[in-house]
Amino acid sequence: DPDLPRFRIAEVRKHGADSDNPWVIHGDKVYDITDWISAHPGGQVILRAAGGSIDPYWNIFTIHKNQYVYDILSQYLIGYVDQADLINGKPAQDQIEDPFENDPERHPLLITRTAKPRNAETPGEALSAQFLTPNDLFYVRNHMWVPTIDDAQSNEHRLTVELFDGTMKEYTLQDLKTKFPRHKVTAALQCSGNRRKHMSDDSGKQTNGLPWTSGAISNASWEGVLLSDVLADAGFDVSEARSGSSETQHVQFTGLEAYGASIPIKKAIDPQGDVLLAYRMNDKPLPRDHGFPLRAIVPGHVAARSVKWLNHITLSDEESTSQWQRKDYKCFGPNQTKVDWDTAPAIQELPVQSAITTLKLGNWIDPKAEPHVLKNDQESGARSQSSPEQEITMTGYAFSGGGRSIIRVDVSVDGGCSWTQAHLLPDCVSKNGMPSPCQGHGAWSWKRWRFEGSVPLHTFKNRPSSGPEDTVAAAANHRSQDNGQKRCTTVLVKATDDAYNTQPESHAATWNFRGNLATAWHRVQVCTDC
Ligand code: MTE
Ligand code: MO
Repeated sequence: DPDLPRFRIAEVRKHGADSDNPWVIHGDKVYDITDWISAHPGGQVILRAAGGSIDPYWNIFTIHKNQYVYDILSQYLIGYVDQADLINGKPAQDQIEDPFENDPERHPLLITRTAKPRNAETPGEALSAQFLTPNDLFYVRNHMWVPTIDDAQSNEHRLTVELFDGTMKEYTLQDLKTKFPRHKVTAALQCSGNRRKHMSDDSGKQTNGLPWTSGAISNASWEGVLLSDVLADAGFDVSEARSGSSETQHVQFTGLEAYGASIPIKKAIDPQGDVLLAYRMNDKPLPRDHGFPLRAIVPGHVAARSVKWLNHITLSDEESTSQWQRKDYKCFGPNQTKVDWDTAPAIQELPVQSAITTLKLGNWIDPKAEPHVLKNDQESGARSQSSPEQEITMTGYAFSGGGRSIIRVDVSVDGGCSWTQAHLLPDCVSKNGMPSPCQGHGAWSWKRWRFEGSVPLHTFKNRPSSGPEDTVAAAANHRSQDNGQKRCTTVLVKATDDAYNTQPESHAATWNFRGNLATAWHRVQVCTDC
């Protein structure tokens, strides 16, 4: 409609989140979204875009790139951006807000897979160096921007709890900290996409999602209040639910940036389930990337359910309707690529997993021997040695979901022909009168393992010098002096949990188009000079 008015962007900016009439720009059009806010399925989060362009947000929430959404928006059209503010028909780039501009600084050693939103894995050395991953090296998986909550105001952060009958109760963080007993739980979080890159590389079939290697997992201690205590305080009948006769079947969590997921009520009220609303991580306030000031921690379940920046809980007979509950985090058969999402359950408890995180070939007894450290699968070591064997040291982690403990880690240095057991580190044992760092009712933490052994030289087979790219080919430093005469073998690890679940041999067998739950034996090729 050419008769509609033209607005300068400066005018649109006055209609921000706090104004009575919030506006947004989409393309070169201006919309007054006042009446849409209450009906918007994602709720108030749409206000994040108020006073500016909604397009960078819709590039994140791609669900909006759909005619149905454009039709809704068209009802609220009030005018156009003034020509003076347009370049090639669009608002100039510097006029458009970067949704990620307030994201926190990050540790340079994190291995970034995407910067906006931030997705980064923990480096191999840090995965096995400490039982509790330091906060700034804990892997980061953000779907959107990091919400900004002022430190000084964080105790005013509000959590609302909505019961099945619609009753609402509101808590400030201060209420949670002062009115409920504190609990501490040590638990690993693992993304359902951990090792996705191994799945696509080993099966030769693409998957969609971030190409994580072994670093989308970390372990920390979490402190906060029990979800079940808060639900009971809000009026939820926990004992009725424990007897199995509650209408409430799911606990839905929503974060400030509109991420959402849910867990079954059974887990939420399990007296041994240890589900927390956590505000501390490794004895420090939660870092911004990990959910400051409040997040859910659902031990033993896929990390996608541990919703960060938590501000709303809904008790329901249904799962969360978010795409992260109803779609993305599900697995299908290797042949299924066009799927009816509703036919598979959302991933909750995790299967058994393990990985090699550092590897050193050579004389590990010699303190001057330079370790050759595996960098999240990017490379592995080569070292000349005249003895008939190569000494090898490997470290790594093993983990299983549902609180099942790891009972054994098997290692092979000859491609899986023969096996031997790795040493499991006694991380959860009290030492020198200090209490065990592991708290909680289940084996929620990972187990670190270490293997020191040797590989008979005959195990190493000639590797064709013009073979396909493999893990060794990336070891650029070593290749510069390399005459192509390398001999290689494959080392691998697999773990078993206390239900005797173990990992599948091949990724091909569990390949799924989303690349979720890649848990096949972790194989790394190592080579030695002739
Ligand atoms: N919660 C919110 N609000 N937003 C998110 O993007 N990502 C989920 C989960 N909780 C996410 C979230 C996913 S998929 C994972 S793997 C974990 O957070 C990652 O937690 P971390 O970044 O603390 O490691
Ligand atoms: Mo994840």
